[in-house]
Amino acid sequence: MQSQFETLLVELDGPVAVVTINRPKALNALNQKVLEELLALGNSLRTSPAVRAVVLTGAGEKAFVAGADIAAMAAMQPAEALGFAELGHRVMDGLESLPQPVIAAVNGFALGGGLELAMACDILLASESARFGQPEVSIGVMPGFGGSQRLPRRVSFGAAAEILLSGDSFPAAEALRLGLVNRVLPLADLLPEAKKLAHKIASRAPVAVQKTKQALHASRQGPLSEGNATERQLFSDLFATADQKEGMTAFLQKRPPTYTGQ
Ligand code: DAK
Repeated sequence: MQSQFETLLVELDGPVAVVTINRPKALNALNQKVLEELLALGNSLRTSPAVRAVVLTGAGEKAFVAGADIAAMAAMQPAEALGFAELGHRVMDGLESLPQPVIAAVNGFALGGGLELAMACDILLASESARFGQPEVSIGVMPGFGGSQRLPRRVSFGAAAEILLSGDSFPAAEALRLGLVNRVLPLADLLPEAKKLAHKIASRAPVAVQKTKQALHASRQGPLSEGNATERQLFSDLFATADQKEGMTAFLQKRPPTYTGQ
């Protein structure tokens, strides 16, 4: 797996990759370089079966990601803005469609592109100091990396409308109440807890985990009948894996399973 980047730190902890966006002086804002490196990292993770779960966080104690880089966007004309938005969408779609589950450890501000990035992850955990929002309308734009589409799929339509249209930010406790994050933790516990969850996921049958993620995301794409058809197919595919035989045999023999990812 590629692990040398200018704006990202990538640490391997056994089967778990911990990725840190590392521009703390700009509160980890997403410029062209960060987006290009996230895209490259996603492509690398996609072909790294030894990595079974990913944790994504921001450097420093203040921000996860404080948004797309306003300095980089300020002078853009429409064609350039479209290119920037397309790059952002490729990053978010790429992250969301990774075979491995991704946990966002939101350690501070997750605003604009930062919240969009967190919502492209499967599971969000937050520190007590985290703050969320889509403030784009307050600086003359709107979400450009999928926020107008992913937020109403994460929280109620009305809550999404208020967040997107008011531009107001809100604290971790409110994100928990809205169901946007699964847990709120003291900052010192956030990364250990995210890693613990990632290791638990990594200990499960890898192909079963991947196909479950695929089915989970299919639930947001089309009608129930299509999602159920996808589930049936993925479920039956698993019966061609050695890990299905191992998992069920181990259960019947009352011993822990040993998975190979085959
Ligand atoms: N971009 C660039 N730099 C940023 C930044 C950002 N989003 N957020 C913070 N910084 C920089 C600050 O400019 C400052 O830099 P220096 O002055 O030290 O050089 C440094 O980080 C520290 O920030 P502050 O001094 O402001 O720190 P405070 O604690 O006082 O305030 C804050 C923290 C997070 C409340 C504040 O920095 C803030 O309001 N930041 C902006 C948050 C925001 O509005 N984020 C959303 C950005 S808009 C699209 C594509 C994408 C998007 C839209 C359209 N198309 C192409 C169509 C997405 C848009 C967004 O994400």
